[in-house]
Amino acid sequence: MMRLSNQTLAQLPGAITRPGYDRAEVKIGIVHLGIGAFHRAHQAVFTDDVLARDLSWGICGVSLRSAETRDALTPQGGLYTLKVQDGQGAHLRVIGSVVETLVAPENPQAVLARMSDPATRIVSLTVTEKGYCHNPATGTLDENHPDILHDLQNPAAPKTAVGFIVEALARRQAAGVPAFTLLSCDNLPSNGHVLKRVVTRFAEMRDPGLAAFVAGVASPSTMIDRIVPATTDADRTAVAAAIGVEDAWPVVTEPFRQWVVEDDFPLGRPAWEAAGVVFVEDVSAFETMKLRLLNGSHSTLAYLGFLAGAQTVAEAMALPGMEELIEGLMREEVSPTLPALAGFDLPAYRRALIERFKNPALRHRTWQIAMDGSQKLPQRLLATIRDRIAAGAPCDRLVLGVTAWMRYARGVDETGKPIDVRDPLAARIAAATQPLDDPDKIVAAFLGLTEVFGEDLRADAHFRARLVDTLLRLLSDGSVAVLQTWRDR
Ligand code: CS2
Repeated sequence: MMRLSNQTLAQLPGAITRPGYDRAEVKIGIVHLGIGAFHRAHQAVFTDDVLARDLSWGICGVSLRSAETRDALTPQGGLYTLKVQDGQGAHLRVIGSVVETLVAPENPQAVLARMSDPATRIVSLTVTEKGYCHNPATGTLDENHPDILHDLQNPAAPKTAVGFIVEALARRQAAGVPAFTLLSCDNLPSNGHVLKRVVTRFAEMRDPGLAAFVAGVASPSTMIDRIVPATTDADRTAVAAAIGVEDAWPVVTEPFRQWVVEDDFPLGRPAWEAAGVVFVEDVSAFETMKLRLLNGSHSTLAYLGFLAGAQTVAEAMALPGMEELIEGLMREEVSPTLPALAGFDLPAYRRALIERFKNPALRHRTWQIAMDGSQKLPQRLLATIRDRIAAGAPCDRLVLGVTAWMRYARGVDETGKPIDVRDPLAARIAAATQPLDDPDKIVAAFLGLTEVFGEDLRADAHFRARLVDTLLRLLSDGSVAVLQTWRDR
């Protein structure tokens, strides 16, 4: 079978949407760090939508770890298929906005050269929570992070996004080139502020003159939303059958997409508003709403669902009690903590989330969402719990979500088999908690992770007692039985 490429584009079936601009004329204006499926289903699509208006906003996608994406996309000239799917059907479209793909560990110099190029006016990121090398409970740079220590020692050959950004800014400063705009697109509260804080601190540790330059960089915060499961071989086969050529790495996603961005781009930006991106002065209310409702629910249903044997989010939603649990978590426990958003229909948003989670066409694995819980829980569940405690209000469902994470992260499933836990703290957690079976001691060991829980939650005796009680029930009755207790409440 022929491969998807600029040459084979013309022979695709007529129903497949393709780039409506001359790709040969596209110039790079954006360097994106972390070119995974999420970026290719979200920012790259919004950019593709408006690229015809100004061809200077093409994307150079950088992988900070493996060569897989580059190896898949380069023979395709950067083209890939986006398959948008729900219970009603699918729509396929070829995206052309990614015109170069680089692999940082192979050639950090090429990445730094691209980032320092005056034509690069935006550096955007989807490097996941842990990619910020920060302390999740405080949002400040983890100055003892091994990769941060490496990048301080080797500024010209960095490993982390932080190291690349600061070195590229140093080169721009030295060459008299204005700073690019930083655009964090990760699921962190005030993601622009967190990014700015960690890069400024890192620059300070390198050189105060550089820190002053970095402190002046624009770093708008954004709220990003689209559910993008990891691509499977079955997806590849189905896409090839539909488009008639092979695509080594298509991306499958849902119809819903949302991007809310603070409009602070000193060197300009694509006309993303024409593609439906919402520009606001302050994104924090949107961000809190999305992180607490969508991601807080996602993590809760992923841990409980995984423990109960559900492989996908849709399967987890079908477990008796799950929908009631998640609906109640959002309505009763999360919604009262949210900042007011004038004119926003919160009940409709919650209903839409339940339907999105139930999308039968997406095989979004609970195991995928379960990754990196230590980095996700603080903003998804713990911040909400803090607000509920401060208001003297109950938060049993949120506590159940946190407890399910503990049960999962301990690394042994309900049948006694090991769980492949992916988390920067996995080894530490397993060593500290696997030898224990007393819920009291297990909870105490988890609460000792102050980079996750902070000193306040660790010291909260009532919170601790709720966790112990819930863990006891999870350990003795199992997740299926615990879930069922939520069915008729
Ligand atoms: C998910 C998110 O993997 C996860 O942790 O909760 O990636 C989620 O699908 C997106 O934030 C949806 O916008």
